[in-house]
Amino acid sequence: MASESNEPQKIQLYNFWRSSCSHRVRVVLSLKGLDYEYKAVNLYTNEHLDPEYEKLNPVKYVPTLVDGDVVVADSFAIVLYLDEKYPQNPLLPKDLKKKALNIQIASIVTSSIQPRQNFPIDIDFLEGRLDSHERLLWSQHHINKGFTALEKLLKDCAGKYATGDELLLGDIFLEPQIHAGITRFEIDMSKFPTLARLHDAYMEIPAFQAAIPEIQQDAPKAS
Ligand SMILES: N[C@@H](CCC(=O)N[C@@H](CS)C(=O)NCC(=O)O)C(=O)O
Repeated sequence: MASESNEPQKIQLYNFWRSSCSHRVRVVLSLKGLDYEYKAVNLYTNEHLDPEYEKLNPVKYVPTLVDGDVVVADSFAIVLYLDEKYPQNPLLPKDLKKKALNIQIASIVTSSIQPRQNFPIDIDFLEGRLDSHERLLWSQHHINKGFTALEKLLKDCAGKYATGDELLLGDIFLEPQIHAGITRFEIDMSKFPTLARLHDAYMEIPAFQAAIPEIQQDAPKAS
């Protein structure tokens, strides 16, 4: 899967339209105005298990970012790498309290929500043990638990965005998870008014609009 070309290369993002981990990296690339080559890795046909892809991403997940000779194979690490290398529209505030809060939001999404509704859990492992309704309830349980925590955390400190009026790290992680909650897991967002309002605010921003899963080049075409 690695490119054969000797030309100086633009950033490459190995990703999958529907993956929320990929979605958050697409948002950052767009927010920072970085042009990139979209390298589709189809999770439904197990392209992420290809030995060539494994050379880039030893844990065989998407996304993976290739920037020159730098290969980063985890969305949180990619976001921090991009933020430091391309400092326009910085994602981490100087204020220590606000910075910690943004990292906490990102960590709740990446540790307490996304892995529990992730592809291998509901497709590979639970397939055949739980029916599709039970699998949906499993995912909803973990998303609702995480969203309840995030709603409490943000209801008194959110401004236009999660932690004030600037778009920051927490926003980057929130939006793909809310999007997945609404479009894939039938989450009732009326229970989470702050998160629902933030989702509407993100949808006004071109970088978030451009990163929406359903409009990516590898997404199924609407019939
Ligand atoms: N910690 C990793 C998690 C990546 C991850 O879970 N990716 C999912 C899609 S969102 C995946 O590749 N699933 C395929 C599999 O686990 O086989 C990251 O943030 O990049």
